[in-house]
Amino acid sequence: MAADMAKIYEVAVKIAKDAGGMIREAFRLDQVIQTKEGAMDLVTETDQNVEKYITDMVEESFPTHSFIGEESVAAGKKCELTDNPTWIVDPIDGTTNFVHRFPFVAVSIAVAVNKDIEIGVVYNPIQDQLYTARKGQGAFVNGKPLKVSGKENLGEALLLGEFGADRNPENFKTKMDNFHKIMLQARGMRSLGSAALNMCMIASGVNDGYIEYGIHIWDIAAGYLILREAGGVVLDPSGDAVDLCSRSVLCGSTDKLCREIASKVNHVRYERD
Ligand code: LIP
Repeated sequence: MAADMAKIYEVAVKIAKDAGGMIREAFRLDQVIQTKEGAMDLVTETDQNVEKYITDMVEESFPTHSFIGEESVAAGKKCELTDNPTWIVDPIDGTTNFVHRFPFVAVSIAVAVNKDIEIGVVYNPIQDQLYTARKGQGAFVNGKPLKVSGKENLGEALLLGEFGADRNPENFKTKMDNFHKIMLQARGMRSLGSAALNMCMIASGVNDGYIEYGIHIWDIAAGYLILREAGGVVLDPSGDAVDLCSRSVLCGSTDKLCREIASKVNHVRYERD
């Protein structure tokens, strides 16, 4: 299996780089926008073309593997994580950024075996930053090892938080109230618009914590491994173990910081992936 994983990793990195090339090429062009679950949930032809390219490559290289992709699920495919080796893919994480040419966009590719993430690759082709991790082997950006900041206290933490695409007034209010409570103590909060890159920023030691309700497994599966391999913590916002399909995530450079954030939030429930 070790040899298989090395081969799968090699293919995942190649696919991420090629997909990144497609995104970089399309980044300078005006996009035709369509919406999915709501007016703020965007998709472009590039999201769909990149995902089609990735599914074709995975099918060709590993015909027995399963596939979960943001746009395949949007097109009606079931989101099912089984024990079979499964590629979990977001062709463009940060589609709104992509449309506005805000340079935080990434292709996110994870491979799970027995429901455990073994490989994580996140590539921001605009900034040419390739984040990679294999389980038990550390995390890297462009080959350089990553390590979290180790910050433990909210008062010295620079956080990341996202508004998400859901504009249900009740859900939105709970999220804003959470930010309010957290921000009375935290040093600052930024919003990059990409869950995968948020997690990579914490893995890089630049940011210290991140919370979001409403994300999907394809947004966070690769970032989950990269952050953990950099020494970070990924939990459910309740403080329980994370369930990648539960549509919520809390990340931090330390367990202590995560628990401090968890103690301040009320939960927003979404239907599982
Ligand atoms: C995005 C997430 C982000 C969230 C956005 C959106 P997409 O993913 O990465 O964290 O706040 O609403 O879901 O849709 O660009 O792949």
